[in-house]
Amino acid sequence: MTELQQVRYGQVAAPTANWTAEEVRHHFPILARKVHGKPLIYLDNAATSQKPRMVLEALNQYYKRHNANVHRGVHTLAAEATQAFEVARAKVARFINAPSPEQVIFTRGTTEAINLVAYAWGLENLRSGDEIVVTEMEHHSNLVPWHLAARRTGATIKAIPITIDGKLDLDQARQLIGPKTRLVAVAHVSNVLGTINPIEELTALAHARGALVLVDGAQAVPHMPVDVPAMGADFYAFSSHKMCGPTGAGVLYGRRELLEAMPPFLGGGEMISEVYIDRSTYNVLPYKFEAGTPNIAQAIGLGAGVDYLSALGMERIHQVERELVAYAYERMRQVEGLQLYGPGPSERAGLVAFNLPGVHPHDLATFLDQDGIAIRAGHHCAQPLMRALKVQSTARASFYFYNAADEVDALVASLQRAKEYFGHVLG
Ligand code: 7TS
Repeated sequence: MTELQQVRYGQVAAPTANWTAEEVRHHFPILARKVHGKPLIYLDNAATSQKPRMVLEALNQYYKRHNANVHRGVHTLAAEATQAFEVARAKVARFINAPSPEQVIFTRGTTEAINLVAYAWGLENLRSGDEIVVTEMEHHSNLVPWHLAARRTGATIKAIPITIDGKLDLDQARQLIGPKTRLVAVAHVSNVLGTINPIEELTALAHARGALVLVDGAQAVPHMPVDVPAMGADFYAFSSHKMCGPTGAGVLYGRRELLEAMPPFLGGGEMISEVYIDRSTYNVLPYKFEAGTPNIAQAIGLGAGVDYLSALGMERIHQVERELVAYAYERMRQVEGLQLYGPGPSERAGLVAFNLPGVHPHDLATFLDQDGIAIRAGHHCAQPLMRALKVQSTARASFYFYNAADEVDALVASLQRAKEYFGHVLG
């Protein structure tokens, strides 16, 4: 057994099966800090989550004890670093039920994972006249790569619209996904509306027409159990930093035959088999898509994040968040004049986008910050969705399993004070 196998990269005190936010929030050192003299209330988890001690310790231990480049050296440190990196990949594969770790490609994040598919699959397979079907609620990360691929190939882009209650219009989807469709690119969970999209229905629809489906899972994998093959996704992308892991790591899952057939995205060290002056052959999966020194520490940190989330249990995490968002939605609905976007609480993930008419969301976010409450304001990298909602921007409170009902109460109290401060007239 190598030293690395003996190292336990920090541990979670085994939580009770029905743990609460109060029981787990002390795993996150940052949640103990104050902002403007007030306890931090962190409600910007859709932008990035906080990191538990276990993940911080994994990064620390890796750099203190095992730091070396991977897949190259024969020395002990190189073997330990390689092993830790590949163990992390296997953990991620198990977490999303990928049939093999070879189908888990480490990227810098969701954005890079989608770009990988747009370039490596898109440029190779799209032709003039082909159609890419996206949705009106996509993050720019799942739009702009398709704009780039469409411009180069002559493919065109169509969008499934949203209904009045912020869900995908499936009647329209049935019309739009047709014989010319080569790819459907869809978010599993919207980062603004919180809508959980019916991926199984969409993959069935797309596959019946011979199209592939890429799912942007950035807002799903951190919050609910995700079984990628069961939902029929051909490609699935997500980011480490939204699921307790560090920034700089992310994942592209792909069906093996698709990945095997795709040319590399980036060229350089590690992704090759043989290199001559004028040509090269490529490495096997997943290395074909991992050119250069990867983000080793970050991938290991993601592995620790996966361990942490698995110890808590994704079913329980989902349940805790559903209860919290139902409470938040109900309390926010009672703030007179507050406009909420997206479906009702039983159909949404743990976030709520809102506007206080007459108050710019940035002013609202600045006001809340004075109370120690961190929310996001802006277009949330979803400008087409803002147009569909007929707004410039919104405020957004996004929760994670360590947020508790008293933090929702503080948010609502602060919103009430903001209404008074900005001279908002009740009724
Ligand atoms: N897709 C969705 C649905 C997202 O919410 C985000 C980030 C991304 C892709 C991009 O992820 P990255 O890790 O590659 O940057 N969303 C947000 C957000 O809602 N607020 O800040 C970042």
